[in-house]
Amino acid sequence: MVQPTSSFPSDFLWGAATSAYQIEGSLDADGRGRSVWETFAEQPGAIEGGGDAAIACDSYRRWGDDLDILSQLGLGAYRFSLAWARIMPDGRGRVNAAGLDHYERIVDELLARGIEPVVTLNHWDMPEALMAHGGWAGRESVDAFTEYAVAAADRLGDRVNWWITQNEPWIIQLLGYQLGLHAPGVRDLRSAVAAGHHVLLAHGAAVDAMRPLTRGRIGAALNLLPCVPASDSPADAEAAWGSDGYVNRWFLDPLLAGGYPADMRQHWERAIGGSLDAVIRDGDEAAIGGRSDFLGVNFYTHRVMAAAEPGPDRPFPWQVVGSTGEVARTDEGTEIVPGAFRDLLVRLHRDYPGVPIMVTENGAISGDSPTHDGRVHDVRRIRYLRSHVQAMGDAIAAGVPLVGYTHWSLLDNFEWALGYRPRFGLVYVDFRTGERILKDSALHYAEIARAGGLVEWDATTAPSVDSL
Ligand code: PNW
Repeated sequence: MVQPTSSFPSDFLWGAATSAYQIEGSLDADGRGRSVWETFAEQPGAIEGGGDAAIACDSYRRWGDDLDILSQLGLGAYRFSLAWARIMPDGRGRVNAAGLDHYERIVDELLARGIEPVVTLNHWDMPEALMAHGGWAGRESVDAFTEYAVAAADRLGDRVNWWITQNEPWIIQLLGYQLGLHAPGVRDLRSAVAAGHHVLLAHGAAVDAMRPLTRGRIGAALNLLPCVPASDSPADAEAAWGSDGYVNRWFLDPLLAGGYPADMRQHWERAIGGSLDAVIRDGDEAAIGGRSDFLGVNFYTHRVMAAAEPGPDRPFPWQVVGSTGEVARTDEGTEIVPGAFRDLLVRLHRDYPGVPIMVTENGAISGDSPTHDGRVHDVRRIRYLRSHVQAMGDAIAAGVPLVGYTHWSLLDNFEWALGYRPRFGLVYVDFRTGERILKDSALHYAEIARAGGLVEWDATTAPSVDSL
């Protein structure tokens, strides 16, 4: 009998996560405005399989079913996002009360069931109207986001205890504005670094504006990727540190340590061939830092890095090479590195002491579909989940102030540019009928949540719905 996870505090939040665009559908309902993702998804080839989010999990209508599942699993937290364009259909100005009504119903129903809402404001579905000013690449985005954050906190601030302003600034910057693989499909380095900065600046401005409206804790969620050198050469060590600056420190340092890291700022200025002074203005760093009540960490894997010559498609002197040795991988080839997860949490506590951490995403694709018995035996997801719960227990034992875990994802959903093929859910969704089926991982996670830590598991015995 393994007992290392008795380290989880009794008030630890065990939950699951989703985001509005990935599950809701009903894109025209109740006065919702258009978001950048509809426009992006219409570009030929933008979405694998050519799908769109018009229906997705149909959660805008079936949200009660989703909450029933959370209750059935006995989870204590639900991380979901508000669709910005449902609340601010024109980007600025007019607030659509019907959009807020919808989320107010969800929040009230969660609270009635004893489930903590963890509310994300920007999970990438910016109103299309804001593209008139360049979207996140334009500084106007900061005021637009603040208006939206105020509208949300004005309605829900008295009830929501956990707020996440921004989800994954680096992915917005990289996939949305540098590589053009996500909405709004921009491919421009200068726009990318500006977008990332405005996302952070909007976090700071929103926190200040929301404070009088809520006693809830406000943070941002970063996707953090430990960067490991491919060899023990000094050049690869430097590449890994550089990459760490690009992915992790560029966001962690301004949020939690007072300003952008100088080494990475140099890399950026070299890459864009000029100064960032016009983008990162005097006073901006002071307006971002020192305001977050907690840090949201989205963790999936690490990056193995080697030194490389910059070139037309490589703005920085490093490249991702992947592990050469024996490493466990998900069905999609993602390296499974729970030890790196534990080390990352310990590092965050060391480098940014005193900041409570919530693991706001963590999960894996596992090629799961129902078998003849109507069940989904996603053993590999269970293994992934267990090893990462173990890592969190170890981090807590090492003193890391972890407050919760919301597994990505509650439901199979619209996985952005990858469409509906990758299934991240604890719950299987039949996208033709909307039917939901609890996977074995959901049942096992329910046991972990109930016990407050790892419980014994026999890979040869499927958990049973009757155990709930
Ligand atoms: C995160 N990448 O996205 C998001 O927050 C979720 O909406 C998403 O469904 C989840 O992770 C699973 O992918 C990412 O290409 C999307 O490195 C792409 C990347 C990373 C994170």
